[in-house]
Parts: sequence; C-alpha cells; structure tokens
Amino acid sequence: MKKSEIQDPFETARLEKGYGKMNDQNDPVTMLLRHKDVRKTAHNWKTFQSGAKPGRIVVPSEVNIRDTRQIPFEVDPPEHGDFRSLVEPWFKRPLEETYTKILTKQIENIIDEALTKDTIEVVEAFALKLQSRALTLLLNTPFEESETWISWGTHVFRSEGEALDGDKANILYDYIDNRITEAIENPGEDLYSMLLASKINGKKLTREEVKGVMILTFAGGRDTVINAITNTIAYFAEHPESLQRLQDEPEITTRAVEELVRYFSPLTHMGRVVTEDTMVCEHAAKADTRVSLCWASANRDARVFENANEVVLDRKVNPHVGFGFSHHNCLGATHARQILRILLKTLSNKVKSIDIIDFKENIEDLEQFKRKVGYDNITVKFNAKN
Ligand code: HEM
Ligand code: EMZ
Repeated sequence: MKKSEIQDPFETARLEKGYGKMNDQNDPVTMLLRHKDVRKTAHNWKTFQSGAKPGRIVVPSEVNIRDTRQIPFEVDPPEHGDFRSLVEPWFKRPLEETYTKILTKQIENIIDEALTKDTIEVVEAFALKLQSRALTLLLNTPFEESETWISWGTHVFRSEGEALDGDKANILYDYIDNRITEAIENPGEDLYSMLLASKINGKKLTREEVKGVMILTFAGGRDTVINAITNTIAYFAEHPESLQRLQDEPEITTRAVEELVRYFSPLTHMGRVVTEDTMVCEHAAKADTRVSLCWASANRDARVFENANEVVLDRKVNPHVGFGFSHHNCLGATHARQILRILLKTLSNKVKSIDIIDFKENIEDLEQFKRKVGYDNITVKFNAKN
C-alpha cells in the first residue's frame, strides 16, 4: 500500500446497510454513508437541523467546550440565509487579483524555503504556516498575526491526546474577544470591523454573533486546510508523474483540485439533530437523536464515482460533497480552492520530486470505522527542478 493512500473504511457498511453507528459522549450518531442519502438529508433542514444546542452537530460534540453558536454553520433557514448573504461577498474576495497575487507570493516563499532545507516536517513547518499566513488575507488582518495562530498548533479545540481541550478553546475565545474590542474601539478594514458595522433587517449584529462568525472562521478552516495541504504533498511525493502532468497540462489544475478534495475528504462528517421521529435507510431515527452526513463515505460511492478509490486527476464529472452540500456548503471553499490551485501550480513549476523520510498517520477513531484523515507528522525532502 502506498504511504499517501487514503482507504475507504465505509464500503461494506455503505453497501450492506447504508449507515453506521457510533457512540459519542453518550450522544450516539447514526452515520449516513450513501451519496444520495447524504445529499437528501443535507437538504432537509426541517427534519435534520443544524441550529441545535451550540456544538452538538459537531462529532465529537463540542457542547462541553463551547456556548457560542457558530454562524452561519449552526443556524437553519430562513435566518441562515440572512447571515449567509451578509458574509458571502467577503468570502468571495479570494477571487480578486491582488488577493491571488499575495497568496501566490506567500506559497512561493514557503516552497522556496522548503527547497533550501535538507528535510522538513510538513504539518507544522509547511501546512500550518501556509494555512495561518493565508488566513491573514481572508480576515484582512496584519501578516504578523499568523505567528500567534501558528503557536496554537494544528487544531484550535484539540491537542495531542485530548479530542476536546477546553483550555485550548479558551485561548481562541479570549483572543477573538480582544480583537473584537479592538475593532470596536478602532474600526479598520478587517472582517471583525465589517461584521461590527453590518446590519441584518435593520439590526446590528450582537457581539456574540460576531464572535460566532469569527470562531467558525478560525475553527472550520484550520485542520481541514492543513490536512488537504499535507495530503497533497504526500500524494505528489508518490506520484511525481502527476506533478509533471500538471505542468504539461495546466488546464487540468481546477479539476485536479476538486479530485483531491474528493479523495482526501478533509472533513469526514458533520452531524444534524433529528427534529421528529423519522426513518433513514429503513432505520428508525428518533427525535432529538443525531445523524451525521458522511462526506468521506459519499465521496467513494461507486454508484456515483467510477474508480472511486483512485485519484483520477482530470475527473470530468465530479459531484463530490467534500465541501458539503446544499445551503451550508463550505463558505471557505473559494479560499481553500485558491490555496490548493496555487499550491499545485507552484509545486509543479518548482519541484521535481519529494522524498518521504518518515511519517505518522492521523487516524480518526469512529469506533466501527477507523479513517486516515492526514498525518500527525510527515518529514520529507523537496528536490528542486534544475
Ligand atoms: C462548511 C469542508 C475550508 C469555513 C463546510 C462543510 C464542509 C466543509 C463539508 C459543510 C458543513 C455542514 O453542512 O454542516 C471544508 C473543507 C475545507 C474547508 C474540506 C478545506 C479543504 C474552509 C475554510 C473556511 C471554512 C478555509 C474559512 C476560513 C466554513 C464555513 C462553513 C463551512 C463558515 C459553514 C457554512 C454555512 O453554514 O453556511 N466546510 N471546509 N471552510 N466551512 Fe468549510
Ligand atoms: C466547526 C467545524 C466547522 C467545529 C464546517 O465545519 O469544524 C470543526 O473542525 C470545528 O471543531 O467547531 O467549526
């Protein structure tokens, strides 16, 4: 088996029953595994709600470490639409020319630096750095802020050995509180100030709402992006011919990004709370229990994807759900896609090959299923093109 391979642990359960079960802090979850059911359920917000108690739709549940509602993630229609329309233009800024130019420079610098080193640990010294620096663009805050974010490590709610780390979460909450106070006292051109100046139906956003958007921006776009970047490096280390192909056929880059997101599925699943007794996959789902939409399983569904377990770099029809589906689809997808597109372009221009020296996989434990989402660490050597 290749080191960069990400296997599909859901296949048997998906084919036989369509769902899997896991217990999470005595609040069990029925995981929906088929592409069709995942999409249908994501769409049906009346029966499968996001706006439950803050933290409950996340698996593992964050109810014990978070009171603030993440917005627009933990809000259902029609209120969801109000928040979403407010923030959507801001999250489309990654398409602007200046944004792309600065992001390209940031990524080139990180790759140039990696090329000067004998070896480099990709998660901390490459992916986390890249993610944090790029986030200064999305928030429109000073570049130096990234140093603080890098010091927090890869996940804002998790630390080694602790899936839910309340102390760590408090560092993020305090940090955001301070930045909001600063933006109130001295408004600027950043996301905090934009939110503080905004109104929905004539009413200003509350401080708690602003905090909810900011927490989500930090948490949702962190380990997902870090895993996507790290897995990309591992993949090209074992497929140098694909790197060459990207240089020869740059027109496939956009498709390649979508295919890597499908294959990696950096966010395995996300929950919903059932509002009324119902059936999923001929299985009873009681009111006030949880289901999850398993993006990672849906993305390997052979009824939808031919050769689902292979990376087909220029896959033409690719209705993957790696960024979710329906109204809650990923708000950060424009930013994430730009990062990956520029990463692929810069790697294919500058890097001849990558050697994997040492690595430790990050395996998510979903009881019945164990799934590789990325690496705890992976040390590589980058070799430059002549
Ligand atoms: C929603 C995946 C990067 C912010 C989602 C959802 C998925 C997802 C699957 C749907 C959740 C649901 O339906 O409950 C990913 C992946 C990423 C990524 C795979 C990287 C490759 C980012 C980034 C940000 C971000 C960079 C922002 C900094 C959000 C937000 C939502 C969301 C705000 C909620 C949108 C809403 O509720 O309307 N993401 N995400 N994500 N993501 Fe991402
Ligand atoms: C939440 C989630 C958002 C959650 C769209 O996904 O990402 C998870 O990594 C966080 O732990 O709080 O932000």
